[in-house]
Amino acid sequence: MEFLKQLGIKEKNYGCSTGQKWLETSAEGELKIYSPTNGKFIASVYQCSEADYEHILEKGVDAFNYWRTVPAPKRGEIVRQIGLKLREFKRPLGTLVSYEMGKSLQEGMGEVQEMIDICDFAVGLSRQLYGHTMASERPMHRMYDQYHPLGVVATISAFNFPVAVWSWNAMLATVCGDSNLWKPSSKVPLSAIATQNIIAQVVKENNLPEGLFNLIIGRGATIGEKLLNDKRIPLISVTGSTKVGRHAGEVVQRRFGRTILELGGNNAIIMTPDADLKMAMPAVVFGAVGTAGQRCTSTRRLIVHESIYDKVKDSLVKAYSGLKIGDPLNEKNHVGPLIDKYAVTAFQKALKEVKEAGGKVIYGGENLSGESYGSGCYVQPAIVEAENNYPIVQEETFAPILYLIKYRGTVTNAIALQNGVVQGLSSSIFTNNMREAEEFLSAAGSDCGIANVNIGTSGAEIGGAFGGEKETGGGRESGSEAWKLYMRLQTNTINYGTQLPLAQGIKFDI
Ligand code: UN1
Repeated sequence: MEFLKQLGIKEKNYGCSTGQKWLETSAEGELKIYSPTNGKFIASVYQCSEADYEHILEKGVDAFNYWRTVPAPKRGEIVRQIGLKLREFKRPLGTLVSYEMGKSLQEGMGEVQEMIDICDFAVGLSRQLYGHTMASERPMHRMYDQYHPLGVVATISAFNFPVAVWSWNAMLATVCGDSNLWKPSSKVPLSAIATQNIIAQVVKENNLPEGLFNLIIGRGATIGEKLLNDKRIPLISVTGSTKVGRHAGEVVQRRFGRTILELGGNNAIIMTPDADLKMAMPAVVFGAVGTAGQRCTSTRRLIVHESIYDKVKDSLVKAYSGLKIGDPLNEKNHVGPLIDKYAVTAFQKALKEVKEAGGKVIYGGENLSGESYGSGCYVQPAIVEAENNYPIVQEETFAPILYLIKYRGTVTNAIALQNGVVQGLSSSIFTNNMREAEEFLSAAGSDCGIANVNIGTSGAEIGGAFGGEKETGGGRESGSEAWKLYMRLQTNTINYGTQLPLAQGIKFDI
């Protein structure tokens, strides 16, 4: 396959790199990677050893000690060059993301576009790492604060966004003066290796030291645990399930390290009687079936007013019956496969549980097999009439299941349903009624990190901070002021006078 060659992916690959060198360990076993699109073998990866981890960390610390002394705009220049390289490799990398993860080619390319966008954002930011100047209460004193680089920043990324989420963290961390350690999901390591090869070109062309961009592909139980417990890593950004994030948060907090947690979502769209249905329908369908329902921001619940419920239900079923499911590299298809057979089992288990609770599957829900699907993990996206309080509706099932929930009365009731789950990532309302929209966005409205009006729950832009509340973990990545999390804040007070007045007017004469 041409794109694999372009990206430097061989039949057997090493899984551990300092950005300059691959560590040639082969004793820890191979990960064999098969495409979820057709079940075919793509390539394999040797996992790294604990000794490799030690080596990488030492390089990471050394690189940080150098990198923090480089002026931030110069650091931005490196990120600018990374953005240019990613533009060059957008097509092959987007294709690999699609082939290895199973999302549509459009979405694979979109993911690389997000990487390019965050590079541009970070370049601008490299000249804007602003602190404040404060008025001191003491005469002839100056007080200000400044942001300093933090250290080695680790990013643990999930299978559903094999490359973009890493870049949201790493490109900010890089302009902030940190060195990077990336542990990608072992389900999609090839996209990470390809990205590492792209970055390595910039490292080489600029004669950068080893250890600025480290990649480590290894077992969670050994390498992952070492990383969480490692005092040399002041910040770990984790994307994954609430279960994974809770463990990571506890372990890292015990050593007073910091985490950015981007965990499960249970995102809802509210449709009020004033919704523009022509706009709302594509947003719902894209949100629910895009990436085969495997985005953190996927639409899982649709909360519809009883007066338009039947109409919405009918047009949803109609829209779903027009969906083309199949090879995501074929741009005619809307929905690709699930990541693996375990995801198919989880999809079926959720459908069984919702039926037992009293839910009604009104469309889809079958596993798809047959010649055109090969041994890929394809399913028919499902629409299920359900109640918000069913235990399974309260959970995040990483699959294309859309729960259709009826609300009565005012939008206040719909907002209560929308907030009535343990997760708090993304939310949206479709309405042309200004009062409803403003109530949804108010302090008493949506309790999520992302709240949209007349836009679906997925497809956030990098310029905004990304993350959510409650069991979504509270972390923020990407745009707005998220960069501050990758630096340490220091308050400085300077006395340029000849007296030593104490704050709060305290007298201490000796
Ligand atoms: C994720 O699913 O982890 O809003 C991230 C979106 C994307 C990011 C999703 N920009 O759908």
